[in-house]
Amino acid sequence: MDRFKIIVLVGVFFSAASGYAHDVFVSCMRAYDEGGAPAFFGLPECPQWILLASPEKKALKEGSCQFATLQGHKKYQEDRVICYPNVTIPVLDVSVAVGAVFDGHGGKEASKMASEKFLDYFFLHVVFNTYKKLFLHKKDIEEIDIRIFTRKSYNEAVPVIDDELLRGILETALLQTIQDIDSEFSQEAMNHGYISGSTATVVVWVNRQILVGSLGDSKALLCSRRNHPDAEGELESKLYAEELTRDHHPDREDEKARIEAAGGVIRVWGVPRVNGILAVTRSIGGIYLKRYGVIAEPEISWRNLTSKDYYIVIGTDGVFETMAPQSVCNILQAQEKEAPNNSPLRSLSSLADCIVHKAFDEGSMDNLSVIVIPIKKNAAQ
Ligand SMILES: *[C@@H]1O[C@H](CO)[C@@H](O)[C@H](O)[C@H]1NC(C)=O
Ligand SMILES: *[C@@H]1O[C@H](CO)[C@@H](O)[C@H](O)[C@H]1NC(C)=O
Ligand SMILES: CC(=O)N[C@H]1CO[C@H](CO)[C@@H](O)[C@@H]1O
Repeated sequence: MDRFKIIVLVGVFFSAASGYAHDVFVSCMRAYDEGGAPAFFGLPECPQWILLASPEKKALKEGSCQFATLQGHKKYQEDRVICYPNVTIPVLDVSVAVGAVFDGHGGKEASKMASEKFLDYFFLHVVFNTYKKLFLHKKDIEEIDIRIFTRKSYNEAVPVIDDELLRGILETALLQTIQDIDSEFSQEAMNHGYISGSTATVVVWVNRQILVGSLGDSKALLCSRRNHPDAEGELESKLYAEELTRDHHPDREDEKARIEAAGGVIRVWGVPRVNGILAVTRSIGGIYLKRYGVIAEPEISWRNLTSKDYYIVIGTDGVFETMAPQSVCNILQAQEKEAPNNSPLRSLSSLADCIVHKAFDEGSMDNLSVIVIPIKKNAAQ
């Protein structure tokens, strides 16, 4: 596994104006320590400071990462998706792909906020976690010697981030990001009387691994090629689905136990629901059910990619209402067979479109969103 050198992007800035920069640095660092990403982005000078190292957010449609949404029979589309096929994490010089769906319930405010803030917050946490892991053994921010961020000291002590450290940094950042979005949204919800909440299913693809974090009932899955004997016993190569997430539904024993321990009750109203209302047991926002054990903590997992893995798919429950994960891989398989490599039918937007239209045709009543990230096309990663 590669080792990553820290690129001290802020060094140039600090060496140019170090007195002022140090003050800004300290106040932004303090804001971050005390209030996380919302506090950091709340101070006008801080986003500017990080801007120097900010990722180049490439347009959604440019890369090989596509999504489709369909409003279904709902009046309002409450799903939100983000999909960045190739962004470089500031400070660490690591290219990642990030895809996420946020499926709103009870209004669009929570999913909207989550989708708008996710990437900025995530990258900010990655940057600060990296700094802290590598440099900041000091107890007080005031003690930090700003020179650790200059190229000079960079040359003296070349910090490296190995694979394990990188995994820890990304994982912590993902947890912090969801936590920050949840507390910021919950505050707004209290101020404005919002009742809405959102699922979050996030996939971060880095090198040959993927980090999956999920809360609620959106799903991430992999379609991987495997050989299986067909009816005649001939080996047939096919895309098989592997679910990377587990739904947080009230009929899951561990989830149910937490809800009941908090004084919530599970009532069936079409499907099992927390207090007869919410069909998921984890949610960003949804403040009226938090005291009944609804939490905003994602389950996290890692998966190493192999040459057999072809597609990452992330979709909202509307997609899976009518289609099993395997059917989704079957659609991708059929498209591969039907369309030659250079055909417009093969374009990724058509793959994602195919999935949502199929789900809709099969009778899904929900709003639908899906992201398809082909692994092969990005094989260089
Ligand atoms: C992925 O592979 C690395 C070795 O390259 C190993 O340390 C790690 O445990 C593997 N992760 C998973 C989730 O299997
Ligand atoms: C991602 O972007 C970087 C820098 O722009 C480039 O060097 C790299 O090849 C890209 N990776 C993929 C998989 O497209
Ligand atoms: C994204 C989303 O699911 N939004 C609406 C669509 O359907 C669900 C489930 O039926 C509603 O609860 C949401 O408000």
